[in-house]
Amino acid sequence: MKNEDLKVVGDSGASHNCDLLNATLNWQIRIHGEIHYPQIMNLSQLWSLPTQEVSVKIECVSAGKIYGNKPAIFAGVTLRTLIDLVCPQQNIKTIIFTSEASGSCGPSTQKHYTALDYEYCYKTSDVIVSGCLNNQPLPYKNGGPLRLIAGCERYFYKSLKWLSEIEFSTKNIDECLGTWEKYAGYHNYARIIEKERFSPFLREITHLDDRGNIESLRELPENEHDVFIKNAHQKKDLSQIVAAKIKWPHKDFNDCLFSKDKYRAQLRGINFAKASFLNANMSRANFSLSLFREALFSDKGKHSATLDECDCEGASFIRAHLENVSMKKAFLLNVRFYPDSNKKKYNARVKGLDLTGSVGIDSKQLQWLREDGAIIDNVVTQKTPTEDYGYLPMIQIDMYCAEKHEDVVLKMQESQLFHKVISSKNSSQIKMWGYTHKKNDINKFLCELSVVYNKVLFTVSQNPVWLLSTMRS
Ligand SMILES: Nc1nc2c(c(=O)[nH]1)N[C@H]1C(S)=C(S)[C@@H](COP(=O)(O)O)O[C@H]1N2
Ligand SMILES: [Mo]
Repeated sequence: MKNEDLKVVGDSGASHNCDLLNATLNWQIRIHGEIHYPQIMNLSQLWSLPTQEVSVKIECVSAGKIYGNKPAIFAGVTLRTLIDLVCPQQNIKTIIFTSEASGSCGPSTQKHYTALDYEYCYKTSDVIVSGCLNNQPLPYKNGGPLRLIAGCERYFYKSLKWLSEIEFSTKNIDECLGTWEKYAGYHNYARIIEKERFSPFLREITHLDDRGNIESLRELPENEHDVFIKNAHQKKDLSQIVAAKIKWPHKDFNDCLFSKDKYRAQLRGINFAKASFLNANMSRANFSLSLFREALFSDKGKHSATLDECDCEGASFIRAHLENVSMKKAFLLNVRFYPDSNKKKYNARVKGLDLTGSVGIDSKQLQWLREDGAIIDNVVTQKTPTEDYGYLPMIQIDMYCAEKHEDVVLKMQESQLFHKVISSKNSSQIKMWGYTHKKNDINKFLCELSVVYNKVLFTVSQNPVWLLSTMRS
């Protein structure tokens, strides 16, 4: 599997405006909390620790096995190694992982975070901090230069991207809800074997920030659920509801607003089978993993609901009535309009269903949709980031001969092997970094360099990512 195959399911990082070169050079991971030896490490220090590979069949909470059965090979330092290094106190229960970036869910002023059980991190050797995927540097869009891989036993939302902080806590994990867990109802344990995808969850959005992200939520106790939902139905306004995995007491959503001003509902993992959504505005709302089996979105092409730009990751529309429904630019990773193996038996009603510009749909489903008269212009099967955020591996040359340093910088530049050459001086030593993807040509360049300059004059240390990959070869 090539790294281009690695889909971006979560935040692609496109909004971060990250200066990758500097970010990589200056990346730090801070390890703190109830431990004896707190650390702040840069990537070179981190990658000087023993590393290992883990093979993960990625299981996304809503989109399922996003790479089919192909495992992704991540390499990095195990949590256990870090734990041994920092010596946590006796009563540690939870480890909290924080990202350098805010999330696509939750307040935009708050950095995205999540938590894992301490015991699990210590016992399982496939929980790692990783900077390397399939023998290549981890692309920025997938969380590079540093990402947590929460191992094979946890859904992928626990695998935090752009990792910059690890905190050891004596709090119980139940008191440490992360961003997805707190603002979207994702399950806090995320054990795949237990199918812990979402927790039963019903909250009202009380505040949005200026980016339209949720800033605060009001939690509703279980005995108030029905009254609250009933009220919302009466007002035909569900736009401020975030819910997951609860039993929805009504089936009539005709004329309802799921989206109003900047508010948009998030209704994940909910059974809407046979419900009716005529004339409903469902644009930009989130329906991840919800079931719309035999639901009515249109009455033979009339009174059609609008679902533009909605996020329906993993949702099922099998046998739903979708004639003339507008579902432009929707996010449709792992969405089913037909059962995987059988189209004929289930007459999906998709004539005039407008999927223009939607993203992520499976190619088989797309073919059947086309045959049945859906509009599928500019449909793409993958979220494509506008830029290549893949960050560059680097090579470091340490010079011990100050006079020659300018020459070497020049040679590096002239070689055209490097995207960028940076140097820094201190009294006895000059370091140069060159960023490059051309690993094979570099060895030749270094040989030439050692012919001109005596080996004593310089040493070459390769970048963390290269170290990881050369160790295996
Ligand atoms: N910092 C950060 N990490 C994150 C997320 C996020 O929004 N922010 N999304 C999570 C979710 S829900 C998934 S499915 C995976 C997606 O990883 P990918 O984009 O590399 O496929 O990242 C996880 N890690
Ligand atoms: Mo996800």
